[in-house]
Amino acid sequence: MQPLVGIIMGSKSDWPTMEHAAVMLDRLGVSYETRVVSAHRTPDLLFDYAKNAAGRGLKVIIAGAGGAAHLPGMVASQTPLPVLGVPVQSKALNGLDSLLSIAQMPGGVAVGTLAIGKAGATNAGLLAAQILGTHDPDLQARVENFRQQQTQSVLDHPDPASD
Ligand code: RP5
Repeated sequence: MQPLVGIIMGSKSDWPTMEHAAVMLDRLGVSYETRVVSAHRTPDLLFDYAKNAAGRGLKVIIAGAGGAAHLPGMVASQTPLPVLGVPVQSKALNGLDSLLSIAQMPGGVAVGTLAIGKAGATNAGLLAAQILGTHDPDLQARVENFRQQQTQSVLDHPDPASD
């Protein structure tokens, strides 16, 4: 199936975080591809990926990176597609470095920055689905269904001390 979302990350070591974006897209029935694309180790690949993404049919890019997390911003500079940035939790600074590197973009080049770590990756998948859902009523209904199930699950388990 034609992937609609590109999930890219600066290193294979980011996958345990970024796989949560893939889990969400799987749950919502959104096609995606996954690639390691490093801003620093494979800069030519970064430019190639970003410049060709729209032409290949991708609609949204989720980019995760840690530390000096330049991948989302540099990809955003080379594509008209919406880029969702996921700050990976770095060992040295717990991801605060990643967060600031991704969030503090100069005006005129946009990256939608999510939370640090698993929650950010999960929500990047969810937000990508919501973006695509604006032109896909079936997908939008699946997103709404997911959220209703989530709400019901909380309401069904009001006591935190029991199952
Ligand atoms: C970043 O450096 C990657 O996104 C990763 O979060 C971090 C560490 O990479 P590895 O040294 O584990 O490959 O570019």
